[in-house]
Amino acid sequence: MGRERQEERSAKDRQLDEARWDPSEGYLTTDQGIRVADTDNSLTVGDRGPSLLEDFHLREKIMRFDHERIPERVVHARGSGAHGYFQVYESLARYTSAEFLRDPSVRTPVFVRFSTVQGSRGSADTPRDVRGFATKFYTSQGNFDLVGNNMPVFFIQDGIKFPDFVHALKPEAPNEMPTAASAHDTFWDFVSLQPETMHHVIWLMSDRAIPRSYRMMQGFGVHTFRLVNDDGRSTFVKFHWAPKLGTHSLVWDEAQKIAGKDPDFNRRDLWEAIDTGQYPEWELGLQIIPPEREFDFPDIDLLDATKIVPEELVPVTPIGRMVLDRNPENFFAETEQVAFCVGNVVPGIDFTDDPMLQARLFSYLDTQLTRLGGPNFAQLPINRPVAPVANHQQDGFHQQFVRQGVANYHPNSTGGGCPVVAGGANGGFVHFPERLDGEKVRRRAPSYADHYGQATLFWNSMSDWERRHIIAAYRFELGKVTRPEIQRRSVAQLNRVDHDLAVAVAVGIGVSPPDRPEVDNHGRRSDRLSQATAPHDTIATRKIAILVADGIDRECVTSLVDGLVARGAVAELLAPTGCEVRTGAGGLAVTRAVTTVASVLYDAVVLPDGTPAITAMRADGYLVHFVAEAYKHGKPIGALGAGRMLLEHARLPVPEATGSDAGMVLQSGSGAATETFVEAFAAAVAAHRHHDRPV
Ligand code: HDD
Repeated sequence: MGRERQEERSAKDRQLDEARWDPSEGYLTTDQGIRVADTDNSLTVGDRGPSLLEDFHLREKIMRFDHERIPERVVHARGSGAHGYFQVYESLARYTSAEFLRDPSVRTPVFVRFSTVQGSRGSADTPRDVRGFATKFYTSQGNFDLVGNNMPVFFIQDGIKFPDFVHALKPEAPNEMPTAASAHDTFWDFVSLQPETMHHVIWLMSDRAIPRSYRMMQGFGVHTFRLVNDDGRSTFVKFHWAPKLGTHSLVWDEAQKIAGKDPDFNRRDLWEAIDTGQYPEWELGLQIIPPEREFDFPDIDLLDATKIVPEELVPVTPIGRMVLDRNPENFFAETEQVAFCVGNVVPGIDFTDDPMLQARLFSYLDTQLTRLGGPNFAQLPINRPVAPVANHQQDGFHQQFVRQGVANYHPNSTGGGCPVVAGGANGGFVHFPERLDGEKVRRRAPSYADHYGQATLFWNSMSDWERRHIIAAYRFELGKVTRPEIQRRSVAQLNRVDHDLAVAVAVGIGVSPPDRPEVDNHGRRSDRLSQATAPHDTIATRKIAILVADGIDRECVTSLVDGLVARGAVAELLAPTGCEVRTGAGGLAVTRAVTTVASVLYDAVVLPDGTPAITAMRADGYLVHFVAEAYKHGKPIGALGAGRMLLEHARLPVPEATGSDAGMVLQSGSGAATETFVEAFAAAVAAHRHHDRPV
């Protein structure tokens, strides 16, 4: 759908045309192009006789089916992708020679894949987990892959620990449990023995680990990278993606229920938003650090991926915008076969000596050999750069091109010396000539030694409700751990992050509270880390359930829908049965039967006026539960006229008459929803969740 809508088709889209095929016309054939006469019956001797080996169609059809699956990604197996474009606001030529960051008129095609880390390919979208945020920029100078996450730090400091970490995180070896969860012994055993994980673990225990939508989460390149300009000057940068819709999360109980009600929750959300033209958008920002400031940050080594550089120290400079405006046409060909490699950089972008980053440079290239079955994976349509490719790499499994001529070596005269080696002057990639001197050692730098300070900073920066959620998450996770010594060790580690946090968790899981540690909480905070302080100013694409039944007030419903849709929200009419409900003024089409969905799939609920409808709803346990559950999850609830009767029936605290309180918005009297009501309700939806309600 999005493809037709695009004003101008990108170079990548035009390139994909070569790979597109449309099965909507022509005859069914074998892979050899032979028309098939019958695809429903095997070739047999007589009607009931044995099948014949010569049935080439049967053999080919079954053989192809047998081999449809490829190995899933060893991490980040579950994911969803989309196409779009990136455009820089103004030239960054003073920092980089990357052309896509220098020309504001250029729209660079991108493909983005979002993912969870722990679960297998078919696991649910909403576990407590880190989310991957990987972007492939198809630039005129070749592919640049920014393979990031929705959290700005990582669990370990050196990539050599990645296999240990992932083994501990993944389902346990004897029984392949638990799926898509970190709440088990091996994960907590590892992290409690490896304190460098403490900072990332507290992010994982926060609401960041249960994003409401891929469209509503930040992205981070995590490592410090370099930009290098035409004069060879290097500048350190950290990449930040900021979602236009704000950063919002689910609540934990809701996330677990969604995993059952709609395991594809985040995938569907992304697909539907793009399909209906509400294109997700992010702003790309950079923390820019000149080389002379490299050692200006006490306790922060820029090469340590377990540390952030707080925005108070280095603000984020917005540099461009990414829009995702087209869904994939084929999940396997695009989202499954896309191969991100951290080592894919273009001239003007370079690496640093972060040992995590360096290990990744090997791993991503290497893993594709197993996953995609050979070294020619860059020739797959989704992976091909739009920049021309010409080199002497050849052969291997699944080679797609027929190379011409004899010159498959360099230097050559048989091919006129082609392809020509560019050198730096003609746009060839020149590695930043970093000056290095040192002994070969296996040793962690002393500047990486502080494992607790930034976990404490994160904890200090949270609002009260965020802290409550973090405590509950630690209690949940450690409560599932079966070995008491791992629970105790985890609490002892937490005690070095914050004593009160450790005590609260210990009490919750029945472990003796620790003594106050020698080194106390340093008291520093960074306001940008809290989701509470982020802007809450739009209801665009929020999903609002309007509960209706026979006898609902039509004018009330239509005015509500109009008011909410005008503000960009998605309003759905949910009724006891599908199709339509009766109103005094004729039938009213409904979106779907409420029994096919659940409150956890919506951001807010409204009960319109209409005494007969509300009276009937009061007798429907599913609907009463729908409203009570939405309340429990802090969601805005609106009620107009008779609608308040259902809230009272569900024994929810209801504001007196017209007015709003803690996300409960009421309008007394009958008739259309007033502008005042819609405005107040929209404000409650924009605020997202109301965590300070009495329960
Ligand atoms: Fe990784 C996949 C992000 C550390 C090894 N990683 C993968 C994906 C994302 C990340 C988003 C999914 C890409 C996709 O959608 O196809 N990984 C990160 C981040 C890290 C990180 C932000 C830390 C800053 N990863 C990391 C290390 C190693 C790997 C230290 C190994 C030394 N990651 C891989 C991998 C994967 C992968 C095994 C699995 C599938 C793939 O690469 O293509 O190579």
